[in-house]
Amino acid sequence: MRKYRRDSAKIMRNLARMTKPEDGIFPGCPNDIVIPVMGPTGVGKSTFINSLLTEGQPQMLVGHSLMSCTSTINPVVVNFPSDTNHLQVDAKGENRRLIIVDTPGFDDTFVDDSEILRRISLWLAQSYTKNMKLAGVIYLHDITQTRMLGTTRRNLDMFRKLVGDKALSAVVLGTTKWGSVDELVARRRQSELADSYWKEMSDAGSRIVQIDLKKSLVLISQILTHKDPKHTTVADEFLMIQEELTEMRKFIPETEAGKTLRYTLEQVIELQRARAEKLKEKTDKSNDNKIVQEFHEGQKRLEDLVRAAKDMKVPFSARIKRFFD
Ligand SMILES: Nc1nc2c(ncn2[C@@H]2O[C@H](COP(=O)(O)OP(=O)(O)OP(=O)(O)O)[C@@H](O)[C@H]2O)c(=O)[nH]1
Ligand SMILES: [Mg+2]
Repeated sequence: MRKYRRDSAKIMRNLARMTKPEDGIFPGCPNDIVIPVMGPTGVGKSTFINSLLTEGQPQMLVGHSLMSCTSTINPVVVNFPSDTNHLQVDAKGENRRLIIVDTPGFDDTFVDDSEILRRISLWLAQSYTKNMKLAGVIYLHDITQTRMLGTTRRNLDMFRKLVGDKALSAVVLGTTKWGSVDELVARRRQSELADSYWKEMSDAGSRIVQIDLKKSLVLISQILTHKDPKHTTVADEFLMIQEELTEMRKFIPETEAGKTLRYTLEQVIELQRARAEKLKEKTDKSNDNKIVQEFHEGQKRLEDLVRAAKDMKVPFSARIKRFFD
């Protein structure tokens, strides 16, 4: 179960700091059930989601070149699998929607990793503050891949850090494109993954499945009900990144996933500024010498960084310039 959200005004302020105007209005409603689909570019995330849609529903864009296709977060409302129809109505008799979320892979061809992380983690954090329920997460891997490429490994690392340790039983590790490779080879590759890169997650309860696009609704049904064998309640999980950005009010570079990325000087300054703001809130309320000293040290670090950036003539965004005026 998720913790009760304390101090939501502060949480909202923290998220607002990381939001950009082009993100648009967040589409979620409380009560929505969410299942994000993640994984490297080209593994078949959009194709999998399309297999859940009924005729006439707008399809996700599927890529047929090496260029990545999905660069934004695309939530889509899908019909509940027939054996979970009863879950459409919650305990209070209110209707709820099932939302599958298409996400861009890291190492996207057009957008850098820190921007991808910002989009994914902010979306997840906002869904958490909206009280949407996370039933589980799907991570896809292309079984035609002959070896673990650097980008695939980086995506897996990032995914692992987004999820954290508590929600591993809600993770489905799915292998795609079985039809494009000899079945014995695919089986061998999947068991190699299970014994190496995926071992720790699988030992902690993550499920490894072969994705069959004709049976994708069955998988969704299993995810919805994995916590309840009687199929009467929907699983309600939270990922580490959601906790970090909300309850812990971290800035993205401070999160476990964020720590793995390189940030620009501008982003570091922004981080330092966020820290200074937090400390200022504390110093306003306390006479504790240690906190006051920490605040002054933080301010000094910030000034040093700005001076360094100016000396290097690093271009600043208008927003950051305004802050230092
Ligand atoms: N043979 C086969 N091809 C697939 C399967 N799933 C996806 N593909 C193909 O793989 C390519 C990439 O599929 P997408 O669904 O766009 O992959 P994606 O993960 O959404 O990619 P990005 O949006 O770039 O991150 C397309 O050419 C698909 O037709 C599958 O199960 N079998
Ligand atoms: Mg896609």
